[in-house]
Amino acid sequence: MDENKKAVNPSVKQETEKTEKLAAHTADSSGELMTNNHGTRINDDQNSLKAGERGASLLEDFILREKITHFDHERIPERVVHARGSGAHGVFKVYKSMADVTRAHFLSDESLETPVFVRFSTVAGSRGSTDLARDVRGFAVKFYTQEGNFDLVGNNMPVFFIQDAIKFPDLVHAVKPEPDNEIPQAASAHDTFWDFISLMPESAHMIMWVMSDRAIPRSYRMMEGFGVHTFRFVNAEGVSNFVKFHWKPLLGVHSVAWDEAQNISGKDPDFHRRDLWDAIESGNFPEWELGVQIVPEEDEFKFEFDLLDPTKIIPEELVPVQRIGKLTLNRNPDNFFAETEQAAFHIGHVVPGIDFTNDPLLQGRLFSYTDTQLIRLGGPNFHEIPINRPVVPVHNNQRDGFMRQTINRGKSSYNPNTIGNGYPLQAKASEGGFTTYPERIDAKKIRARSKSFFDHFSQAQLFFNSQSDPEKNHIIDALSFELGKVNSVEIRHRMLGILSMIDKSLAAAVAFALRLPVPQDPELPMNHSIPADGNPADFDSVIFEASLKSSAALSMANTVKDTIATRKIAFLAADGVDEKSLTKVRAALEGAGAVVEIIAPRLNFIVSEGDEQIAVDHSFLTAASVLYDAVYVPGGTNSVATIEAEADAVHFLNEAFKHCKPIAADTGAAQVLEATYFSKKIPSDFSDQTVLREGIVVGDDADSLADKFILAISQHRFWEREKPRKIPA
Ligand code: HDD
Repeated sequence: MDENKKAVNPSVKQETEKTEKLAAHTADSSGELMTNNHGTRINDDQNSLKAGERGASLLEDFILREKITHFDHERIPERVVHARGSGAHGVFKVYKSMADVTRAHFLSDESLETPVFVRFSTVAGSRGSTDLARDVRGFAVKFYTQEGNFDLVGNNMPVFFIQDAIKFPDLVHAVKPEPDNEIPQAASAHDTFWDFISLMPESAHMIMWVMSDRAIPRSYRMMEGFGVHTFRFVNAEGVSNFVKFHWKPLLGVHSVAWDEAQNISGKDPDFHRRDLWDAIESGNFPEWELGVQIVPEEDEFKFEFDLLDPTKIIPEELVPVQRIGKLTLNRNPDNFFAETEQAAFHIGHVVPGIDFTNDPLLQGRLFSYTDTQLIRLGGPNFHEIPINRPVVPVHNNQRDGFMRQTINRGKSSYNPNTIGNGYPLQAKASEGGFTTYPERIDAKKIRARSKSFFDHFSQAQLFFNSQSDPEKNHIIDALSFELGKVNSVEIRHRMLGILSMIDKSLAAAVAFALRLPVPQDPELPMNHSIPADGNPADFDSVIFEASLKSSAALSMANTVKDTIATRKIAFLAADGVDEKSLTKVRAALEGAGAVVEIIAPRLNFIVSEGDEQIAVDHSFLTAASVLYDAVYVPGGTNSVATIEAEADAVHFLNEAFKHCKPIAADTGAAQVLEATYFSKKIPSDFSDQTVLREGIVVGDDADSLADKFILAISQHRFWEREKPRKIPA
C-alpha cells in the first residue's frame, strides 16, 4: 500500500469542489425535531387522525396524506439498461500537460485536481439484481471540470455488440428477460439473446470478450475501462487527433471463477457494491490510470480496420497506450438515491478540446442519453439535480419545466436581446466557447453499412489467440454453459457456425459439450442487419485475417500480480488456536495491505491455547469461501481438531481449492487439508500432480509461511488446478 493511503483517515470525508457544493443540498437530522415537508413540527408520527379511538381515519389528516403520498411516489423508472450500479466520488489529476493535443483545461495542468463521480454497473439486470451476472460492466465517469461537465461513458470491454445505434433496441430486447414470462433475470443465457447474436456476425468480437472472464470481475476496482469509440482531441490551434480512452486499474485486472460467481450471487448479491464501499470506507482508495491512444488525422486510413467501427480495438502493439493521469475514488456517496441513482451521464457532455467522430454507434448515443433522462428523471431540469450540476455557473435562456430550481431574474429569456443588455453573451473560443471541429463531409445521404465495417472475425480471432490456456478454457466453458441454456437446437447450431469462423478448436470444443457437429466450411454467416433491398456495398467478399496474431494486453494473465492490497483472507480457527502463528501471519498479511477475517464455528470470540480472547468476524453460517481470496488454517491441537470435524470448514477448503485459490496451513493443521476432497480424490492418473499443489503452502515457520502465502495470493489464482476438472465442492 502506498504511503498516501496509510496517511488518510477514512473517517474524514475527502472533499472536492463538487462535494463542497453538494453540502449545500445535504441534510442531517441529528439533533433536530421532526417536521413535515413544509416545516410544521410533527407531534405524533405514530397515529393517524381518527374519529374517536377506534373510529375511521379523517381525510383532514394532512400529515398522514403527505407522508403516504410521498412514499407512493418514491420510485422512479430504473435505467432501461445499466439499472444495477454503484457510485463513488473522487478526483482526477493529469500527470503532465496534454495541451499539445487538446485544449481541454482539465488535461492542461498537473496541478489541477478535477472532481469526479463514477458509476459502475451491470447492463442487463434490474436494479435489485446480482452484481455477479456474466455481463458487460458500465464504467461511467463524470468529470466536473472548470469548463463544464465531461462524461466518459464507457464499459469494461473496449468494443461493442453492434456497429450502428439503430440496432441497440434490438440488442437490448434480445438480452433482457424474455417478454412473455420475464425470465431470466440478469443473464444472457437464453434463446432470444443467442438468436439475435447468431444472426449478427458483427457481434463476434464482443462475444469473445463477454464470454471471457472479463464479464465476471473480482471487483470493480480490478477491471479496465474503455471509452470504446474513437473520439477526437482538438488543440488550441484547431488541430485534431483521434483518441481512444482507457482506464487501467492499479490493482491489475482479475476475475472470479464462473462457479464462484454463481455462488456469490446467492451468498452476497451485493458483492461488488460492498467491495467498493468497504474499500473506500477503509481508506483503500481505488485507482486507475487514464490511458490514451492517439492517432494523427492523416493516419485515419492506415489500419486494416476502420477507426469508426466500434467493434474494433486499436491493438496496443500498433498504437501504444500513453498513461496521462490518475483517477482516485475517495468518498462514498451520502445517499444512494440522491447521488448514484439520479446521476445522469451523457456521452454528449463534452468540453472544448474533446469532440466526436462519425462512428454511427456514437452518433446514435448522442441522441439517446438526454432523451432517456427525460422519462427517468421526470423532465428537462435533471441537470439541476445536485449530483448533475456542473461546478461552474450555468447561464442560458432555457426556462421553466417540471421541478425547476433556479430562480432566473429579469425579463429577457431570449437572445438577442437589449432588455437584458444582451446577456448572457455567447463565449468566443478564446473565452472557452465550444467550437465543433470543422470536419469536411461531402457525401450523398444513404442508409448503408460501409464496406470497411464488414470484417467481423479477425479481431475476434486476435482476442481468442491472445488468451492464456486457462482463459481459453473459460471461454469454451462459458459458451458451453450459455448455449446449453438455449432451447433451440437451430440457434445452437448457428452459433457453432459463427464460432467456427473465429476458431476451429473453439467451435469443436463447444460442439463437443453440446454434442452437435461443427458446421463444415460454413458459409459466411448472413448479416441480417442489411436492408431489405441489399447493401449498396458488396457484402460477400470479406473474410479477413489480421496481420497481428496476438496482443499481450488482451490477456488478464499479463496484468499486475505483485500486490495483495485489499485482498480478503479467511482464517479458519476455533478454541485452542495457536495465537502465535495466527498473530504473526495476520500481521504479515495486514502489513501487506490484505484484510483478514477470522471465521469460527460460533460468533463473537474464540479462546486461544494461551487463553487469549480473539474476536471472530463470522461464523461458518454467515461466511463462505467464495467471499474470500485465500484461506489459512492456523495450528493449535484443539482448534485443528474442531475445524477438521466441522463439515462447513472442510467444505470451505474444498471450495477454495476448486476455485483455484491459495490455501495455507500450519504444519500442525495439515491434517485438516488431508480431510478435504482434493487431497483424497485427485485422480491418480492425472500426470502432473505438482500443478495441483501450487498455491498450497504448509509450514511450521510462521514468517516463511506468510512470505510464501503472500506471494501465492498476489498470483490471484492457480487456474492450472482446473486441469483434471470436476472437483465437486
Ligand atoms: Fe449506453 C446507459 C455505456 C451504447 C443508450 N450506457 C449507459 C451506461 C453506460 C453505458 C456505462 C450507464 C450510465 C450510468 O451509470 O448511468 N452504452 C455504453 C457504451 C456503449 C453504449 C460503452 C457502446 C459503446 N447506449 C449505447 C447505445 C445506446 C445507449 C448505442 C442507444 C442508442 N445507455 C443508453 C441509455 C442509457 C445508457 C438508454 C440507460 C440509462 C441512461 O442511459 O442514462 O440512454
